[in-house]
Amino acid sequence: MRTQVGIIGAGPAGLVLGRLLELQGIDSVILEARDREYVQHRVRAGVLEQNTVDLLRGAGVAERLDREGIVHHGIELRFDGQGHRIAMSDLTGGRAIWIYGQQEVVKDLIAARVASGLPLEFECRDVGVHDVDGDRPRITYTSVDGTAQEVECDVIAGCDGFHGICRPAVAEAGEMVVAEREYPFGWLGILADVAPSTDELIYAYHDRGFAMHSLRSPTVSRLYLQVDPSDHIDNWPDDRIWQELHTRFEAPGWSLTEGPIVEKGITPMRSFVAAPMRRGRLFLAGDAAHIVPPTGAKGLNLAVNDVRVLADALVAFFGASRSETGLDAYSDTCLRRVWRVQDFSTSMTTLLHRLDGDDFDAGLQRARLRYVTSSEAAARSLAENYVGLPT
Ligand code: FAS
Ligand code: PHB
Repeated sequence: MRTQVGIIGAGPAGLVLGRLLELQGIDSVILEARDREYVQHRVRAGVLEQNTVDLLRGAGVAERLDREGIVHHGIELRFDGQGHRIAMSDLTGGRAIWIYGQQEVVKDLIAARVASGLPLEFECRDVGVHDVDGDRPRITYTSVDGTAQEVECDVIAGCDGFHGICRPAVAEAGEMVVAEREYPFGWLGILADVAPSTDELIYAYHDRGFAMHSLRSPTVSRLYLQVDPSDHIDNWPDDRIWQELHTRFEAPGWSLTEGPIVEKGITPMRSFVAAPMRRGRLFLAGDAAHIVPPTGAKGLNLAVNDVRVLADALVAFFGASRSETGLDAYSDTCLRRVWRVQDFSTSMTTLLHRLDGDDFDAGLQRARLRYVTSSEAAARSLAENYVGLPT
């Protein structure tokens, strides 16, 4: 097989890139290790930045988002039993966020790709990349029927997530620098078939640990608890989860409605940045190159930002000018935003989680909580980062 851009991974990064290239008449092939069912039902992100929504609309894949997505103009920070609204849209000239599940974005993008009849292959095994330092990189893999396949490309986009094969292939060149931080806590996340008890997201700091109330629809709630990352989900029967949520969200005149928990799991939290995000004709995008703690709701939005930059660079490369300027600047351009988002996500994480620091740390944390909920300047800074800084 021959194509211009070989894309490895059908997560948000790979699928959005495929769509942007399609709209520019650039050929691509998308190869995914898992089956379609799994990819379309994996519960992850739930918050889309203004930039991401604008991009999906511009790419003609936001029809269902516009119909079913829920726009939010603020969030609540809750501590010491009191809620404080951050009026994000008022503080950012009208910019907002949308609640729309990552799996819905993935479903819409896969449906658009299938409708266009463009190559998207699931259940690809033994995926490998070769000759990425030359101008004819290749991808080899075994397709679901067991036959060995090879795709010759001009460029390969490594959109295969944190546990993929593309970052190690870049690292092999021996120039990769990894900056990372593991947090001594994780998130226990639940999906519950119950109407949300809030109209906007609630981020709660409590002495027993962080809690967050998010949602997926008017009938489905998404909630998170700070837990020990080595804890096992079997130690968390549903009633213990609800009890802990009631305690951490406690506030006068407010109550949390319980309902059937349909999905629950514990995810560790880390910050991770790999640089450069390129080796020859292999370009990394999304979680393949960087991970942010989910407290800032940025992972998916950062992945979309990477492929927006990559698509622009590829349009120039495949255009009449054959310009490589954008490709050469790709890694540095993305990393500037990656570090901005890392800083924001880390500050939200250390602001809102119980840190096993000393009394001085606890005092600082409370001072920061009081400051961001009483100073317009501090609230505006949080708001502009949360809705997404203009690209
Ligand atoms: P993905 O991991 O989504 O996709 C990579 C794809 O590559 C996968 O489909 C994988 O199967 C495939 N793949 C892997 N290896 C392969 C191989 N060798 N060959 C072929 N295919 C391969 N982000 C937000 O912005 N907002 C949130 O609210 C938010 N909440 C989150 C909550 C949780 C619990 C978690 C875990 C993450 C959350 N995130 C959030 C972050 C998350 O959304 C990621 O940033 C996002 O999925 C990144 O997208 P991709 O880079 O496309 O990677
Ligand atoms: C979610 O809805 O899953 C969600 C929302 C905000 C976050 C993280 C996750 O910061």
